[in-house]
Amino acid sequence: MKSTLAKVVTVALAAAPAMALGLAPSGAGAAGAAGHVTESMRLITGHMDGKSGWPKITNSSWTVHKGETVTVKITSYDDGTAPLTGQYMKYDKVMGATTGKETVNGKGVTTVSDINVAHTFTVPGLGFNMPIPVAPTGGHVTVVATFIAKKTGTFVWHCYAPCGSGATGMAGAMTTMGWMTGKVTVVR
Ligand SMILES: [Cu+2]
Repeated sequence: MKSTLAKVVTVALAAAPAMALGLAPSGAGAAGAAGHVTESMRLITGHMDGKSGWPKITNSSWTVHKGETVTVKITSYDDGTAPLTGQYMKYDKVMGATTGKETVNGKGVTTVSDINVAHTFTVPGLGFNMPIPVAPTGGHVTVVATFIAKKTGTFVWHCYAPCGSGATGMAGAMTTMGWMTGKVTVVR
């Protein structure tokens, strides 16, 4: 019995590097375990994408399967802050993550101070939220959190930091699909 248990643990550990490399397929895992997928996104500035004032997320929409464990990894190059205001201030907290935390450059946190928020990745319909802190100028910050896709549907995500254009910072990229908003689709 002892050797059987050891083997199970080894298999579980061996699966982790494959997930990190994005090799884990969507859907039914070959090992019979519930799937684990990683969705990697890059958050670039208007300066980088050639549209001033229009920060953009790549891989803005993606599809996962119900029951899957989904790790969201956002690498942000945006060194400008967009402090949260009013009703959106609650999105300085990590919500819906399996550990209750996100990691910022590998360090676990439950919140990012409003003044240091550059963006948020918020999926209201799934109760999931990741505050994205400001990146160092010329560098980047990597933010990672994991949730379990518990229900099917198409869920729009938004950034709720006023990082766009217009008087309130809520126009332009903020209301344009593929920039500061996209879709998370959960299928059977
Ligand atoms: Cu934003």
